[in-house]
Formats: sequence, C-alpha cells, structure tokens
Amino acid sequence: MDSDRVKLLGTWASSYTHRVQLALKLKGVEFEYVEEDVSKKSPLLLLNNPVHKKVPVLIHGDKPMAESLVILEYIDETWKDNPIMPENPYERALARFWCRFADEKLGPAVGMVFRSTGEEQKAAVGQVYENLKLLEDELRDGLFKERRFFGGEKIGVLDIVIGCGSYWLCVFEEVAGVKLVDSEAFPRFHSWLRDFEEQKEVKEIIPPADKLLEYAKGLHQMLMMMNQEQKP
Ligand SMILES: N[C@@H](CCC(=O)N[C@@H](CS)C(=O)NCC(=O)O)C(=O)O
Repeated sequence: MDSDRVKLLGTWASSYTHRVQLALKLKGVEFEYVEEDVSKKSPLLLLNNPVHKKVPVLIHGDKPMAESLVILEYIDETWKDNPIMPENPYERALARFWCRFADEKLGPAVGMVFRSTGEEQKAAVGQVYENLKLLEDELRDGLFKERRFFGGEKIGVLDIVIGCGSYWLCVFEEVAGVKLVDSEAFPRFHSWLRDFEEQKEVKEIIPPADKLLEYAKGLHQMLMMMNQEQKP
C-alpha cells in the first residue's frame, strides 16, 4: 500500500464531491477519482463509509474518511501549501460556523424550493432569501467586508463550501421557475459568485451547465411525480 496515494470516491453532480475535488486542486494534490453510482453503491464505498454510505469519501493511503467538511479540514492539515482554513482561531471558528450554516440552513432551503410547489415553494424561496441576505450582510459589513473572497484574496474553505453549491442556484432557478440569486437584492453575493465561477480550478471541476440542467430537469420531473402520487 502506497501511504501517499489519494483516492476520491464521488459522483459527478455532487456539490459535496466538488468541494473535495476543488480543495485537492487548489493544493496541487494528485488524486485518483472514482465515479460512484449512488443508486448502486459499490463494495468499496460501503466498506469505506459504512456509517453514512455516501460520497465523497477520501482514501489517503489506507485511511478512509467521509463527510466533506471533515475531509476539507484533513486536506488542509495534511497538505500545508495554499491554506484554505484561516490562521486566526476566531476566524477559523467563524469559517466553520458559516460552513455549517451553508449545510444546515441555506442548502436545505434551496432543496425545498426544488422539491415543492405553490405556497410551500413560496415559503421556501422566502427562506433562501433570508439566508442569502445574511451572507450579503456578512460580505458587505461583517468579517468578510472588503474581501474579494470569504477567504481573503484567495479562495478559502467557506468559498469552497458555499461556492460549490451555488452554481445549482441558477440551475434550480431555471428548472423550478423561480428567482433566487437576485443581483439587485444581493449585489455582493452575486458578484462574489461570478468571480468564484471564473477561477481556473473552479471551471475545471464544475460540470457543464447543460449537463447539470438536463440532470436537474429529470430529477425535478421525478420529484413532481412523487408529489402527485402522495396527494390524497
Ligand atoms: N454531509 C455529507 C453529504 C454527502 C451527500 O449527501 N452525498 C450524496 C451525493 S450528493 C450521496 O452520497 N447520496 C447517496 C445516499 O444518500 O444514499 C457531506 O458533506 O459529505
């Protein structure tokens, strides 16, 4: 077993997988990418993430680990070049806080917009707006004020976490027929996202928009059919 070998189990449309791919790219770490079919999980995935049975899973030598936020910190502590976590403990705490906000509040609200219709969808759009407003305020007046990225001049952990989910916002807007990233309501967030998407490493990992759109349309159709079936 080569103790330096890095293998990533992921799936192409997963923003959690993209987080890890982007961090490894920013660090210049060579890795082998293994595409998983999450509807037919491989023995390798089940063996290496028996608790959640989800991707991404990073295997460094013979050491497997799961959960993208955990993996990102491991990557930063293992490969020191181009740090993605802030050096200052308070800033590190805040970066972790906002990463959890992305996973526990913003992400679920966006998911609900995609899954729901009518009044329920309206309420979910309201929740996305509330959450984006919080980020907008942080970028304009908070800790991240006057920074190009959340991480400073360069992409940091929070850019990776929020950015890798945010390209879905435009896809969902088109499929669900709603407006989410309003450039007038959220000018700083909007320009940050455009800047993030223009980065070379980001362009290399985000799948083409038409492929994401086709995937999202199929998924949306399936979810809408399931909603219909569940109606009394
Ligand atoms: N909290 C996890 C979420 C990972 C996740 O939801 N992965 C999805 C793909 S996007 C998955 O493997 N789903 C398979 C399943 O739920 O069975 C992380 O941050 O890594």
